[in-house]
Amino acid sequence: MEGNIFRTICQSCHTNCGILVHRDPEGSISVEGDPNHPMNRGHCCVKTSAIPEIIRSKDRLQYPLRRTPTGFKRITWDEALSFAAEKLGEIRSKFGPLSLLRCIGAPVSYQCRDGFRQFLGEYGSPNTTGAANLCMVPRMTAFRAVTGGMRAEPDYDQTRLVLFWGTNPLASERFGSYSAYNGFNRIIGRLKERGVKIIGIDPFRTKTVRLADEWLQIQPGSDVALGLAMIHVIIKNSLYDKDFVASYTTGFEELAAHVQSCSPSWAEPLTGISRGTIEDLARTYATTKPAAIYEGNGLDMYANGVESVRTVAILIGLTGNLDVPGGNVFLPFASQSPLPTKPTPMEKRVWYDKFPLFPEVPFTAVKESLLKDEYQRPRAMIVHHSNPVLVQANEARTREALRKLDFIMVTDIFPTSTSEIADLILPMTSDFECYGYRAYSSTEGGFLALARPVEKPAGESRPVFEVEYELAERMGFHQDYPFHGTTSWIDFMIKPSGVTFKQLDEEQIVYATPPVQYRKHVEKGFSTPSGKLEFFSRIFAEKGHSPIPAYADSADEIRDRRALSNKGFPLLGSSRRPGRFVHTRFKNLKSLSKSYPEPLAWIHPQDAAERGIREADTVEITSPYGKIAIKATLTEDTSPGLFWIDFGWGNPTDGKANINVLVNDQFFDPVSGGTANRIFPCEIRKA
Ligand SMILES: Nc1nc2c(c(=O)[nH]1)N[C@H]1C(S)=C(S)[C@@H](COP(=O)(O)OP(=O)(O)OC[C@H]3O[C@@H](n4cnc5c(=O)[nH]c(N)nc54)[C@H](O)[C@@H]3O)O[C@H]1N2
Ligand SMILES: Nc1nc2c(c(=O)[nH]1)N[C@H]1C(S)=C(S)[C@@H](COP(=O)(O)OP(=O)(O)OC[C@H]3O[C@@H](n4cnc5c(=O)[nH]c(N)nc54)[C@H](O)[C@@H]3O)O[C@H]1N2
Ligand code: SF4
Ligand SMILES: [Mo]
Repeated sequence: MEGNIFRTICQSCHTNCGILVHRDPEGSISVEGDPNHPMNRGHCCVKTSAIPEIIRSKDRLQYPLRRTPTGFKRITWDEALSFAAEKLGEIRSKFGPLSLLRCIGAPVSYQCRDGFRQFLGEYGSPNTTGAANLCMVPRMTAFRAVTGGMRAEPDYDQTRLVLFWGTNPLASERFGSYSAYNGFNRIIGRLKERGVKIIGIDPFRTKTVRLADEWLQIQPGSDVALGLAMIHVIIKNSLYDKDFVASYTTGFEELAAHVQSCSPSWAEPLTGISRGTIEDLARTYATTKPAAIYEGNGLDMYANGVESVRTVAILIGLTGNLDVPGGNVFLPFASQSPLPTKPTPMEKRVWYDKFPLFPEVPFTAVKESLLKDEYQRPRAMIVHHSNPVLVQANEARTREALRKLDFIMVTDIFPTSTSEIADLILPMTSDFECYGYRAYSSTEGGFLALARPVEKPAGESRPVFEVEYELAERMGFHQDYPFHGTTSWIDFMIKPSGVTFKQLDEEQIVYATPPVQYRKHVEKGFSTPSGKLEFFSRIFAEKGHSPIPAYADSADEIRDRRALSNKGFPLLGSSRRPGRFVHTRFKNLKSLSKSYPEPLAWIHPQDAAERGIREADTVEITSPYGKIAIKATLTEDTSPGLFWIDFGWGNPTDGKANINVLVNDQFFDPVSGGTANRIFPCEIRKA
């Protein structure tokens, strides 16, 4: 801190920009971007205008609350932790340690990623669940199957072609997974200056698509067909990287045989993209060297998401674009300690037999186990930094499933639809009232940055790691705990990187690895069972999945559009995230909601005209699973028959419609449990 300026990071979304928080003598707060943080280089987004309100909002949870027959009652921290220890202890003795679930949200901060992780291990449960089945982890699972590693990031500053595939980074501020390239906000500008070709693959004309040189308007959920057809063209025309394929891959022969029937003509009716365009795309990607693909969350939320992304990973390898300058690169990342230090074998997870390749318990498995009343179903859930009631498919079934639990404890900073159903609510300090840290990757090296408190905690709110440790202490789980509060958590986590909390506090940004090294496979191979890039996955075959990505349905009912129409659901709905919010957050904050007070349904003028719907009319949207009322707006950024609804409303503090009321949760990705939150059949009527 210099005077009244705090140099810290924003953790409202995954980008984790560097910010400078100013506090004037009267205590009023303003925020600007940190010019010296590599992620954003001084830029900051509209969401930072909400920071003063996040800190001071009167909606903030101020003290622990316990459910009583007549509503929530304020209790002390001592009472809250005794109650939690008593309930969790009782459940552990009666049903065993595997009966506990930890449910976390999108790990926008490491407090979210790590809160109650050690506690779960000490309790003896391997059951972490949350938003993972809908976000990033399906993509990571696909990449791991092919490359043995994490996702490989685009090397934007050296590439000659970028495919933005199922991603809208201009709205999501997400150009990579925690990677910083001298200001993420300047990436597109730099690409344009160098004349790099940009192609967007998206069903909708988004902000990113508008800036692209080409737009492939794909049918939702059909990316696996596009990927397979591209592989077909590349192999048929001998456009693959023969040296790389010969030296570093296995399963090429099987892949070539597998895609023989996947011609562009086969993919045309599935994807809605002409065979000529598919052929051109495959040729352009294979012959423009080097080329990079950034695949996004637009692929996760379908029942075939893992297959789609496996084709993307194969394309990157087949064309020799993996871990080379300007291709998709495994960037350096600071080492961190593993948590929990005492893990329970993952084979003991809920529904491990059905989802052995997924690193967590898909929320889908949690729901089905609860709703089927399985003998060894979960009994207690710690919901930390997450809002499963609103974010998972089919809100009614999610609520019904969670009602089966004997004890739900929720930590949050605001009341939510999930805290409403809790037995115990614990108020947390916000990201701006406690320390935190983040590791970033970049071509210049992996680095760490510190988040620091800029204000005292709201009400009686407390940092999660203190609360977690005290709960562990009350249950006798604390003896081997590697930390007892926030700063000791940071020191423990970053120890393997050689950096300390003190050093981060003094320097704010500390590089912990050397710059990127390309072609690491030449010396080390890949971390797959064969040590090579696997076009054919024996692990997938062993677990009963297709060893090579196969065309699969993206959602249940949408296969037969005519049958759907006959049932009264002629339209397809999808989901959209307005850039000024993050998921279900911020709708209660005036600074952001004033100019965007409610969710909208974005409808093509032709569909609207057929139904007598005009701009700003309230419409009723019905799917086979539920019904919502919402305001309509007309747009030509989609095609007739397909419309968008804004995702993220439905908390008691906003009182608006939740899109996930309309979504099917019983048809899911067989590898990740991912549901098709981005597609559902429906009909719209003027209300
Ligand atoms: N239909 C549809 N469904 C979707 C999506 C979609 O696009 N469409 N997106 C999906 C995706 S990608 C994701 S990642 C998930 C998001 O799923 P979640 O991450 O579960 O959703 P959030 O709304 O971000 O919930 C985070 C909660 O953490 C709280 N919080 C904020 N700061 C703190 C803190 O410091 N401590 C604690 N304890 N709590 C805090 C917030 O108030 C909020 O209630 O939703 C998924 N669901
Ligand atoms: N402002 C803001 N920023 C955020 C978030 C937020 O809520 N608000 N959330 C954060 C989180 S948790 C995540 S996961 C990231 C997501 O960030 P991105 O990975 O960039 O994903 P989205 O922004 O959801 O954009 C996905 C795009 O895929 C398109 N799409 C939908 N279906 C399909 C399909 O079947 N095929 C193809 N090819 N495209 C499809 C959508 O139209 C959309 O344009 O953003 C993060 N950043
Ligand atoms: S909310 Fe905005 S300022 Fe904060 S990390 Fe995300 S992009 Fe950066
Ligand atoms: Mo996400």
